[in-house]
Amino acid sequence: MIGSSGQIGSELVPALREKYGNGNVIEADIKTPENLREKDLFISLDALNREALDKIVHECEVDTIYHMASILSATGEKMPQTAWNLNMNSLVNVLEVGRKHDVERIIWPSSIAAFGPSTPRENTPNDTILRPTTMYGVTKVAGELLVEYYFKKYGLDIRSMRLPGIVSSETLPGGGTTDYAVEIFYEAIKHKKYTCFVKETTMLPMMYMPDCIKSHIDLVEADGSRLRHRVFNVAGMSFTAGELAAEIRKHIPEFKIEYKPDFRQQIADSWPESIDDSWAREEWGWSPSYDLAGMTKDMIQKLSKKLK
Ligand code: AKB
Repeated sequence: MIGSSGQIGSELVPALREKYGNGNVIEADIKTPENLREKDLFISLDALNREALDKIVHECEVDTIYHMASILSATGEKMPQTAWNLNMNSLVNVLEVGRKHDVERIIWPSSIAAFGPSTPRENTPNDTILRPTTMYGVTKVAGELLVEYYFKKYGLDIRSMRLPGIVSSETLPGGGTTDYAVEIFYEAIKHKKYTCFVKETTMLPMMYMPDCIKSHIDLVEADGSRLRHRVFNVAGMSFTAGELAAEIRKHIPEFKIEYKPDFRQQIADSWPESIDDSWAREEWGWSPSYDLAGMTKDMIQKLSKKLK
């Protein structure tokens, strides 16, 4: 897995190890993971170094690549050229190495950031207007087109899901617009207050990490003969920042929130409020398990233990 030390990788790696065996999963990241155990396979890798990636895939006889390395939306607006370079060239490296070594399968997540202000915002269909206004979104649309191109031209079995904001308790996200939905839990538990960088009424699609892990495993294992598409919307839940705060207050009654929107508000406003994931449901049986109440309860339980 490339980008294994990030928010999703740090929880997807243990889930894959549990399923496929410890020795069958290689972590690769520019950053060494925090809780690395002696028996874990870790290789230091800059996702832009195609030669190094080629060597790993060849020597370790890799059959499946999860490509998780990416600069997210908010950081991408601070350094758009760097975001383009990392997000696009790392993907091209994975596609080229995958093609050269006949890798069986590649998973590369896209994002709701592929949509833009002219996309229908409610129950956004899979096949719709893709005119994002962030560099991160531009790289996701270009990446989706490459995924389809490499499948059609070379038969490379690459699959992608448009992830919403991911809420998790293990590793903090970094540089995304949806980060407030994670930070709010840490601050509510530690300080009983949070200053939110989007408005109270801002509604975005979100997903709890266990469902995110499930989406990766379900999609990689899906029967290829049932897949009519390569890129899928996947929904978990949708809520406003105010609704999230109210749900947290059910567990921490003294929790206070204030809203000070910054440049990320404009990004959030350019994304859908909710998405239609019927293609994923039909073609590979996608079905999320967590709603806002279930996620909030679990997050507070887990983080209260962790932050004690
Ligand atoms: C971000 O906010 O940039 C990401 C995403 C929605 O892809 N979490």
